[in-house]
Amino acid sequence: VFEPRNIIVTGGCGFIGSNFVHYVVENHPEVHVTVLDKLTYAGNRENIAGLPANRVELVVGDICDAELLDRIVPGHDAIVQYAAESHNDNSIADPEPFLKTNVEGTFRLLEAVRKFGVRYHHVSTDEVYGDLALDDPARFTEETPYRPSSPHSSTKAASDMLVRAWTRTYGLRTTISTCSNNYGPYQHVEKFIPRQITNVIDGVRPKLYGTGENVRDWIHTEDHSSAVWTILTKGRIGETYLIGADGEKDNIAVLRMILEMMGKDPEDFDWVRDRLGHDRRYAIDPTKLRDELGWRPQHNDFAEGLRKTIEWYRKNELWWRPAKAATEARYKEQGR
Ligand code: NAD
Ligand code: TDX
Repeated sequence: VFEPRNIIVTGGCGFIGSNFVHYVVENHPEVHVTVLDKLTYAGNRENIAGLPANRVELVVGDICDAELLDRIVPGHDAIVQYAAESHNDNSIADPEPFLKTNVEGTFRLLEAVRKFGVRYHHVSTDEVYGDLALDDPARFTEETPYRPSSPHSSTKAASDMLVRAWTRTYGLRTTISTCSNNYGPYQHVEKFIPRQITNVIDGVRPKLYGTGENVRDWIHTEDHSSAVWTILTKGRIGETYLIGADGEKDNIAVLRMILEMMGKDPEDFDWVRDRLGHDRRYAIDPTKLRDELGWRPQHNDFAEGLRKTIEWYRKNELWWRPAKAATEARYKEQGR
């Protein structure tokens, strides 16, 4: 078992990274966290506000900045890499920042890991495997070939390949996790679930892409955090672990649940232009993580988790309001 004391969490002011920071502070009192985050449109210091100053330090900076990494990496025993451009629709409109942060940024981190000999965990996504047909009973496993379809997922796949090559060539101590779609508090209003919840709050009809039959495999972000901690501390070096919680749902079903839970007619939404190259279905087989490392998800009732997430957006309008108008203006340009 690896027992880190000082870790760097890149992208720790984003949705999933900040949840991981909270998770570590609450569950592992011996660990100090340095958050390295560029605070892009998706990063928000509020996400880690109120955590004890002696446990969490924020460094505002770019993972592409090699000199900065040379300064801050020494003295840490692990890097957990969440920093990324994360939204598919943005990558279709303007791919360049995805190449920079996801590919070059990972390269810079790997070079720092090589130089200073620290443990590295790379947070990736099930999208690297491409998509499955709606009627295909198969799920993704660690053996599924990489077949990304969007600019976003191709840069995530490229970053995973760099991690594997650096691990084999230079003997780095790394692990990779590929997780399914996360939901929960602090998710940016550009993403499907928060966008629709906040539209309903604003009296705007939710927007469903294409036929709405696309399937996503939902996991609560706290379960993602416990899985990453498990892999960081107990995972076998050089391995990839899939993270999922048996949460497959099609988009239209999720949207109708949101509408009903918010007291609206479940048909009260707009059908909008489909996403280019829209992946049909993602589905994770988490057997390896469960059997080898004994990890189990705690949030097994999606309806309950969704209800609490709706409650959170209702109570935290001050948090999401500043991003809402600009996000919807971007969607409007895309006809969505
Ligand atoms: P997010 O967009 O909410 O947060 C990304 C964070 O990274 C932000 O705080 C941003 O400021 C920071 N960042 C961006 N570029 C940076 C740079 N160059 N240097 C330093 N910081 C930078 O994303 P998220 O949804 O929390 O996703 C986090 C990670 O988890 C990503 O790697 C993503 O691919 C992966 N992931 C996401 C999902 C999902 O459902 N959202 C599922 C599986 C895996
Ligand atoms: O308004 C919408 N209407 C709609 O029907 C939006 C924003 C999305 N959708 C659909 C597209 C997808 O089928 O909902 C589904 C989920 O969309 P997103 O929230 O954009 O997530 P997705 O594209 O599945 O990617 C997510 O999971 C994999 C994360 O954003 C990625 O970072 C992660 O890699």
